[in-house]
Amino acid sequence: MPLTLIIANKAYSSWSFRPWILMRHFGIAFEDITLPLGQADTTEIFLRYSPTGKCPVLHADDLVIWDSLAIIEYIAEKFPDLAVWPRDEKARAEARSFAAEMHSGFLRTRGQLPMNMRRKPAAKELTPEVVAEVARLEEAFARMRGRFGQDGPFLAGAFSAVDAMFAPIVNRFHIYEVPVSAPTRDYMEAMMALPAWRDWEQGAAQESWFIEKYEAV
Ligand SMILES: N[C@@H](CCC(=O)N[C@@H](CS)C(=O)NCC(=O)O)C(=O)O
Repeated sequence: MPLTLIIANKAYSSWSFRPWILMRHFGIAFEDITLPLGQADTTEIFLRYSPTGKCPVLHADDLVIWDSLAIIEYIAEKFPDLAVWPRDEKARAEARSFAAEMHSGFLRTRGQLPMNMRRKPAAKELTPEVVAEVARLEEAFARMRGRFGQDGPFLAGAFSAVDAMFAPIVNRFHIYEVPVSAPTRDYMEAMMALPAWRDWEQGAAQESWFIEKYEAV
């Protein structure tokens, strides 16, 4: 079945990055269409593809799946031979908990440290709210790595959906030079070395849209 993933700018769209890196990492064939954020007709164009007017949205024949996490769950169901979620029941349950926590939380970090795949790393002063969220993120990473990460450098060992959900956080920690522990840095390096990460980054570098509100941070 042909799959088309409609995404917003690779440079800025953290929600688009999540299913894209997952699908690319697992070698799932799909076409992608990039729609630019921040244009006068952005909402009108997004609404042609997605009922919420937001990206990412996956089209699979006549099926429309909007929202990053719903897309990831669809891929996990559609490709049961791939360990999209960890195979181990406990790892899977915690991975889903952290993925859900990411999906609904870390609002200060998301708002104050926007993802930007083209930004050169430079330190930014963090508010106390962001510092608290960073501590929680590092706690989550350490817990997953400590309990389930023995067989590889990712949160549950091998790369899985939970890593895809945190990929934009890795970019934020990197580009804003957020002070992190050595194990968190090791995790970040493993993520940023993924061929799928590099492909996305290259795509972002080739984009010509520059949107002030993301670049001015
Ligand atoms: N909860 C949604 C959030 C999707 C979302 O907010 N996408 C942004 C791009 S990262 C968007 O499409 N914004 C449209 C706009 O700003 O006009 C998900 O997980 O997919």
